[in-house]
Amino acid sequence: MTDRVPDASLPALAASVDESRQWARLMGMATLGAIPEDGVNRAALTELDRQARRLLIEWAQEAGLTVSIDDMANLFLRHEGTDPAAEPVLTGSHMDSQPNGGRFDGIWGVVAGLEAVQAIREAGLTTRRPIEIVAWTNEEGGRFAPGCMGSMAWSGHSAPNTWDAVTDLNGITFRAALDEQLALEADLPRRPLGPVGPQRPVAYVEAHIEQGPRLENDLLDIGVVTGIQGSRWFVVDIKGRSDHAGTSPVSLRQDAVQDMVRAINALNTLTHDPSDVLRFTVGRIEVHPNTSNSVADHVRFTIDLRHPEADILREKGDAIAATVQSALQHCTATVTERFNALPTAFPALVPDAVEQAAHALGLRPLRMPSGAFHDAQFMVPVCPTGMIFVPSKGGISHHPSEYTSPGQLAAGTRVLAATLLELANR
Ligand code: HGY
Ligand code: MN
Ligand code: MN
Repeated sequence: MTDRVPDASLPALAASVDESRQWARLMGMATLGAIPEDGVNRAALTELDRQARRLLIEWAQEAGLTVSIDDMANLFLRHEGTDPAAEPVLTGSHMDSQPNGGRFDGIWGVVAGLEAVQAIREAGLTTRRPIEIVAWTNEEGGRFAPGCMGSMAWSGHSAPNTWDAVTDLNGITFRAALDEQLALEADLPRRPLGPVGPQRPVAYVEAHIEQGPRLENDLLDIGVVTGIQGSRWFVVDIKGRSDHAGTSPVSLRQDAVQDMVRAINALNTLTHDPSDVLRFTVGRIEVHPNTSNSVADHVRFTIDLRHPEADILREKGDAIAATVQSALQHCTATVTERFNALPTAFPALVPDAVEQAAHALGLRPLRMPSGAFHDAQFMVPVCPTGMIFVPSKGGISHHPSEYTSPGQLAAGTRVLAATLLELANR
């Protein structure tokens, strides 16, 4: 490893990470889409999302970074290196939240990237390589399913027009929402989509809250993430016939809700795992006509299936459609797969750099996998990739009470800054 960052620069770098500035920025972001109990509801490609992006851009430009977006509205903030032609180190995460989300999921990784780069500059340190901070479009998939559209399109995992016809609950298509965002951000320089030419990063590091209890339970500070489990999303549409709740005999009904219950019970049997590793979730159910005194003629429900082993995810996921069909008694069903992210392992380069930075900063690291999916999952085929976790209070996330302390977040940002500095000077 050539011209490693001398540890002598570490104290100055660590001191330049400003805990209160980072916390104030996160609390500022949390006002955009604030919901009761310290929660946040800031869906992708909304006015709130655009306000958050403008706020981030303002901070970034004040710090001397340049701004650009691509055709998926992925937002990039660039710190120039002493060799501007060198391929960059990339860091970042997402700014959209779950509808009943918290103040830290995703947004901390973006704010931490800015804080880390700002600390490098304010410590008077230089990097040979540029460092770029990215805010990926629609990681959560709450408004437009699936998640990770920005990183999947950028990495070449999926074609950019894959989701054009996907609609939100108000019938707005993803394409229309994306075109609106691009039009409203037409003042921002446009860059090509993807790791093309000098945009191809040499490494990607994503800082994120753990969203689980391990670091807190083990009294440790930093998660050195080794990989991400696989995820598959499906949508099941069950079609029957609407009838009067009082006059239609049950024996003659084609009740979509009753067949949904049969299907979910059968899927529970399919996915039952005594070791509690396989994750099966039905998180959204839409019923039509959705009135108490009419039999439902259409039900749509979602399936989120996860496992760290590709063959189990494949075996169980591939059995979902047949399991649904065999459970039906009076209706018909279609099962559509929406998302298929394979389990990924991070090559040693970035996890090793993260672990080394944590030790050099006197922090306690733990090598661990991620149960949540992240944009990092799609970066693995592009470049050496890794993630940095900080503890989540009670392991809670995708909930207003999601919490990580200012000190824990600053520790994570110091590890990110040291890792970026090291990678950008290789
Ligand atoms: O669903 C996930 O795993 C991520 O938090 N969006
Ligand atoms: Mn996230
Ligand atoms: Mn999330």
